[in-house]
Amino acid sequence: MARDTARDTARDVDLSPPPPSGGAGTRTAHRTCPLCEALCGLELTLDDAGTVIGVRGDRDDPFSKGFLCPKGATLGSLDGDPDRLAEPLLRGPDGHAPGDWDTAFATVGRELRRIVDEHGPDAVAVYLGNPSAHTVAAPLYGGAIIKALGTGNVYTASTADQMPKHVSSGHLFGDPMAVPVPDLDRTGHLLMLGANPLESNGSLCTAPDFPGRLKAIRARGGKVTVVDPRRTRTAALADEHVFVRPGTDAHLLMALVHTLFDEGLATPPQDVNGLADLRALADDFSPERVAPVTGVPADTTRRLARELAAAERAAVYGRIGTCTQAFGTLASWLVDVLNVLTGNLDRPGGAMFPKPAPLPAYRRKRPFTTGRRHSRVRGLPEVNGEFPVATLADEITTPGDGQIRALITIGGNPALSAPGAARLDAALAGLEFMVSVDPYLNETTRHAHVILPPPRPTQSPHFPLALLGFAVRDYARYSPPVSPLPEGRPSEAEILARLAVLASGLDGTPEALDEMIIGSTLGKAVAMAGSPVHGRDPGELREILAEQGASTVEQRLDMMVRLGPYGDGFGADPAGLTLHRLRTEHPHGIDLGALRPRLAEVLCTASGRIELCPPPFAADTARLRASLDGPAPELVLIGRRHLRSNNSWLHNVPELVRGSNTCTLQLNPDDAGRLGIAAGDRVRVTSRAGELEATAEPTDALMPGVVSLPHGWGHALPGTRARVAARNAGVNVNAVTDEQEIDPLSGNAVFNGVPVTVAPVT
Ligand SMILES: Nc1nc2c(c(=O)[nH]1)N[C@H]1C(S)=C(S)[C@@H](COP(=O)(O)OP(=O)(O)OC[C@H]3O[C@@H](n4cnc5c(=O)[nH]c(N)nc54)[C@H](O)[C@@H]3O)O[C@H]1N2
Ligand SMILES: Nc1nc2c(c(=O)[nH]1)N[C@H]1C(S)=C(S)[C@@H](COP(=O)(O)OP(=O)(O)OC[C@H]3O[C@@H](n4cnc5c(=O)[nH]c(N)nc54)[C@H](O)[C@@H]3O)O[C@H]1N2
Ligand code: SF4
Ligand SMILES: [Mo]
Repeated sequence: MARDTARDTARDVDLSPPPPSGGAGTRTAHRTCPLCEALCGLELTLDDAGTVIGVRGDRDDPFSKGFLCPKGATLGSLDGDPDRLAEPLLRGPDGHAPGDWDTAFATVGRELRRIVDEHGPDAVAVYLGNPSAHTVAAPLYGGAIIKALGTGNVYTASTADQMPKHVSSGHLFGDPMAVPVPDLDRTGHLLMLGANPLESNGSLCTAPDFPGRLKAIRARGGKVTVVDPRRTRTAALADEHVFVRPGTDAHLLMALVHTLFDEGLATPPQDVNGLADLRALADDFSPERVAPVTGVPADTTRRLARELAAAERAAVYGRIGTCTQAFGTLASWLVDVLNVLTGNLDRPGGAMFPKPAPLPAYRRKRPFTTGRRHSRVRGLPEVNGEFPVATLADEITTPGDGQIRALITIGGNPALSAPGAARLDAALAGLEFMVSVDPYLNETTRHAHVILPPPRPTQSPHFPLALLGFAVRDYARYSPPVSPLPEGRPSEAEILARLAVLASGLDGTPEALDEMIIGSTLGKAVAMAGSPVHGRDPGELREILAEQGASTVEQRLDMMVRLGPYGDGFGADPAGLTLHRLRTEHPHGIDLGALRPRLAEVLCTASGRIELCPPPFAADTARLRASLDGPAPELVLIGRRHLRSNNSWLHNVPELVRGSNTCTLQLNPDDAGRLGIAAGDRVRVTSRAGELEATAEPTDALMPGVVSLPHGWGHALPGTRARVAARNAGVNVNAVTDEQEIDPLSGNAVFNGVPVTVAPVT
């Protein structure tokens, strides 16, 4: 058994010292864990100096109810990491040296303006990484920075992650953000593909204690089925685990669709478009026809379809394994097609649309489209306003008009996380100017001319602006900082606001920027029919926001809560939420109830109906059909996540990397035997894009023909400062993933199903 399938569940792990209860000189504070999408409430014990000396789950959080994982439990080590940057770094001839904030900002302003003036706005690119979804700052100011620059060169970790799901929802429902989530707490049948929430704690499905919620499905007599090329801890917990060949989920899902039609089991609602077209497309994908490709026996596929159709309340859910692959958009689409065809979309126990508290209810919608622009070098379509990170290196290194010469990274480590990372790493080294907003000097930021470090998690507010739209219950929690900022230290919001101001080339302050945004939002809100403040005086609303004396950042959050579906509408609903009320009356968060059907509110396709068979998806099935006859590579690589890791940046926390090396190449013992590889051997993994060396770990958890390496490792690079991580460096899997292979509809990277060869190092 793989060593990480044998471990205890997260709840049983407590790595922190027991908090000295009520001792003199200590205090407790409560906040949301900022590390992953699960949004667990934490109870922190801090000493006089603001050092976190204990962490527990916050039992009064109505959503997480005391659950936490080893990462949350060691938040104190991360917060107090001595390698965390305390001041800006400026790159000189001898490497990085500390500088003061004024000099750092002045350098950034001067260099950005110089490059825009000389080469135009597209010469400055922006990359937003994963923590941008967890901070207050990036959702509030990321857009302002991009707008101020006027650049079309926008990149995010989304095209290494969930972009296929946005494209799918954009075409199906009209809104790329309308991603249905499995109603975990009420479903009786969960079909889960390419997700391993026992390690990841869930994604595009915010559900603290995901493991407990899965166990509860089984305890109430329901069934959990996991489809994965690896027998994960999640698969081990499930009632059934089905091995699937990497990258063939769309084939399998098409066969499920085929079976539903074939056996008269489809029960979609009346008012959906494209049923007949979909049925015709699925015709070619019988379970028998796809079985040699997927590795799933035809009778298993037929049974899975029948079980799904027979279940009273069922949900299909797909995550990283179904997104970061060559048919990412088709697989993501077919997941929701199955939810629709079985009548499970938008009903309790099925797949439902959360109603996030802080979103303005009056959002105006434009028809969803992609490809309004194309990337300069490879001609790849823009999706959701961005280009694929898989082509960032091309845009930096290919000379010509519009070449990227400067880069702003915000909470990202693309030198490790992007496909074909070695090329990108080299490209970053050639930039004229780079500024990174990041707490670490790491593989990416070592290339930056200026690093602007945000303060510690405990000194930062938390409000899950980007995540509540994916939560399995409607919920809200605002966590103000639990410790004050050190003198002279800007918050991350201030850093990003100042970047936006500098990028605009105009004089101004962060407060003036907030004022402008507040004015414009209120102006739109009062003008829009259906808004809770329609027809009111924006000046009066502005005064209401100022009443609590909060910062303009908090006033912006307050505005979003008040205008949102649970908000007080600036007094229109006196019982409604405000930020102040969240903070004072609900410091542990507020449960706003189980998800309610709301498809009618969400749908915004041109037809006003669900478009079950959008033309771009129908067209891409030609590629799927062609692959039925294509040759299958002998060995393919997939990724994996480990509970004590989080992408590339928790490997400097000693408690999380203690023990055995987890960055191993797992492979099936049959493949190992055939290749002459024994446990612990050094092996070379080679692909079209590159090669790497790793230690072999044979395990029958992997299906034959599949090998697996985790991502986010490869820390032994010069010029970085993460002493613990450097001692346990691991290897960067993205040395062998291929930036030329993308899911064409979304531009998403292909991390799963990468053809490789593996050989012992001699
Ligand atoms: N501990 C920890 N937690 C994390 C992270 C982390 O790095 N560590 N990262 C966070 C982030 S950024 C994200 S996006 C989420 C991701 O959350 P998940 O999607 O739950 O994460 P993974 O563990 O990567 O699960 C993907 C699963 O897909 C399987 N798989 C690979 N290829 C295929 C395929 O072709 N088909 C199918 N059906 N399955 C396949 C893999 O074996 C793996 O079990 O996790 C978040 N949480
Ligand atoms: N082969 C392979 N590659 C993958 C994946 C995979 O499964 N396999 N997964 C992909 C996925 S799902 C994702 S999301 C991407 C992630 O890709 P990235 O977002 O590029 O990488 P991370 O490792 O999450 O890097 C986060 C960075 O943010 C910094 N940071 C931490 N906290 C803060 C903060 O509060 N503020 C700021 N400004 N910065 C902060 C960290 O120091 C680190 O530099 O990786 C992708 N890459
Ligand atoms: S599951 Fe996620 S949110 Fe919860 S404690 Fe762990 S890292 Fe934090
Ligand atoms: Mo991610």
